[in-house]
Amino acid sequence: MKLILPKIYPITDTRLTKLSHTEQVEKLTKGGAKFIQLREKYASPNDFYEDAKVAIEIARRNSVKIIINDRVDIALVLKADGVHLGQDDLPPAKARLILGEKAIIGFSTHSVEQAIEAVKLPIDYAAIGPVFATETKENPDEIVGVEGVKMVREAIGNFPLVAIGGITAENFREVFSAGADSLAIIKSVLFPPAKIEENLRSFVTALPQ
Ligand code: TZP
Ligand code: MG
Repeated sequence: MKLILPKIYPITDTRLTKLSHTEQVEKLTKGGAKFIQLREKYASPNDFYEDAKVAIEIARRNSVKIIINDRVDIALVLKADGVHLGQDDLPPAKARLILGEKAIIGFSTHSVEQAIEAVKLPIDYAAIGPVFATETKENPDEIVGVEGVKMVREAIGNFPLVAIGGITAENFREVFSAGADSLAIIKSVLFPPAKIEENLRSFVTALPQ
């Protein structure tokens, strides 16, 4: 069944916010998020597991879906709603074997060619990016621009598409116009951390759901 993505898809970042995933999920939930990715690039698997466990409990109480970045094992053991995988992670088909039919599997792409290959895989959404320059990801791929989002949309028909990278309150409208279904955002939602709810609410209220 085709996944209906909420228009805004916040991703957690503990370095940027100095907040745990749990604290970020609490704030994002209050701000109106319905679909959140937990992305942890530095903590030990054990620390991430413990934090994600509580974050998922809170999310579940609020009917918020949680997608785990990279870690199929942690998604499985915590019964998360799904995983988000990159080009160098476990192949989506293997994640599907492990997590089963109901799991949401997202897959990052960085070009039209990769997006065309992605939609042949057992995934629920493809992500394309970085759309704009980003400070949040280490060693980001080349910027695809709004034009890249448009080209991917034309190439993949109505397959669910998330755009990511450098998306802000100033530029998000043009990313939707280019054909994205959903915008995955880190910095302009999470920073400054004291304004997470406010930042998110301003996106959510600006968007027709
Ligand atoms: N993948 C491509 S760009 C990016 C990731 C994880 C970082 C997005 O963060 P921001 O702060 O919204 O640019
Ligand atoms: Mg990854």
